[in-house]
Amino acid sequence: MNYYQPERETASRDQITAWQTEGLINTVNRLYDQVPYYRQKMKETGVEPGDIRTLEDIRKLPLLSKDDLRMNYPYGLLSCPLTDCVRIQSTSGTTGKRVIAYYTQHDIELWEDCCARAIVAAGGTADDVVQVSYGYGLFTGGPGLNGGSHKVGCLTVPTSSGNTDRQIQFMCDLKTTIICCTPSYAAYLAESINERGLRDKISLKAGIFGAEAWTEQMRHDIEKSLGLKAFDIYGLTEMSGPGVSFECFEQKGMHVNEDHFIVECLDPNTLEPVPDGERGELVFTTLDKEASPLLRYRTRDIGILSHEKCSCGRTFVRMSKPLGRSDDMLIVKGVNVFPSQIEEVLLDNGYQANYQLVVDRAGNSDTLEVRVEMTPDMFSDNLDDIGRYEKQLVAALKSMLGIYSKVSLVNPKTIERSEGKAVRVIDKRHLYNA
Ligand code: DLL
Repeated sequence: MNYYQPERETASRDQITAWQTEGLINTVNRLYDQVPYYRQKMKETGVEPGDIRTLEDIRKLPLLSKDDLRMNYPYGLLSCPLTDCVRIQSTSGTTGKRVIAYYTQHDIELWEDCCARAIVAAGGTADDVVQVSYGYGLFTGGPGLNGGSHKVGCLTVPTSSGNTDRQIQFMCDLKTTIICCTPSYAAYLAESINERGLRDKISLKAGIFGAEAWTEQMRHDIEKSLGLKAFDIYGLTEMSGPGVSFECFEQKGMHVNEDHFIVECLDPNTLEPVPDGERGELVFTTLDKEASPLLRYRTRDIGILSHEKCSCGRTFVRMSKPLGRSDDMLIVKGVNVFPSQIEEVLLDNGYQANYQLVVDRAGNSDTLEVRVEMTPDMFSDNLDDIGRYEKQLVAALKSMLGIYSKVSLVNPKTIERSEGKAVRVIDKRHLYNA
């Protein structure tokens, strides 16, 4: 069996509970001592560090959300001296509302270990050539898998995302065996390789795909067109990045690295735990992070947990692919997009909040169309003027979101009004229907 850290990945439940209890207590104390905001939050909830003695006590602690992080931007939740930090990463495409994760060297080691586990679980060894085609920079995908690949001793090819011709050339010339990228980019690469008639020139055996939702049908198509086995990997910047959980050869859910994270599955409305096999919101607690530890962080990702024994021998609980979100965040071209950000741009530019977002997929790439009603005075303008207004809005949206969106100005009062919640988003990709 291939494990990166067998003694941890196959530990007994008692051992995992012991690690988690110790990590939970340490993290509560660290946050209570170092972060006034968190101390205040605990006081408001009526809980003291001494009340947390067992794993079950975690339910006494307050939950944290993205809003807590944003409110404390940039340093508010930092839990160690800034001088101990060696890196930041940040969430994608949320100008003005970025979430920053800080890392000490120790935090980076743990994160890279998690990514190394994912690579080894996908069959990676020191003999492999790993092409990392996730973006490098503030996004965690590139740096995380890059570090994991180094730890395994693979030859690491840090192509980052984009420049498809160069990707394919390296893949053929260096005989890349493992590719790491988003599933939509993998599908695009597959299409491009097959169009160029280069299918025989590639040597891929595995792909490690994550950062966005993808269906079993996509998995099947990518596997067939690239001749590899496609593995899912999950993570979020707030928890460090990719590698919070990863798939093994069984491909029946992703093993959560439970020696570094506690996962809870809660009913998003009542916030009560749901049993294994039922859908709930995934909530994570970090156990050994120094710079940006988090307790009971609400991911808004809906998933299902399973403690059933896995035949791969790993003892870590498995989570399903994310099956949806309990908020309205969209992931478009790998970028996190909140409808509220788009609304802000529209209002800033003199429009009213009568808009609709249409997300679709053209070939293997996401598209975003923003339909918004013209104001009554624009309505009387000529077509050239309308074109100009659309261009202005495209630019303003690009600067807020970091991605291109098509803008369609429609006649006043043509976007359907709703009596209940407005239907703002039409997502035609059906990514969660796996
Ligand atoms: O997407 C980290 C990552 C990089 C994961 C590379 C895997 C591979 P964020 O940009 O902070 O971090 O976005 C986190 O992306 O809450 C999920 O909604 C979504 N997501 C991440 N992995 C998956 C996946 C990175 N395998 C948000 N399937 C999360 C579905 C995923 N959604």
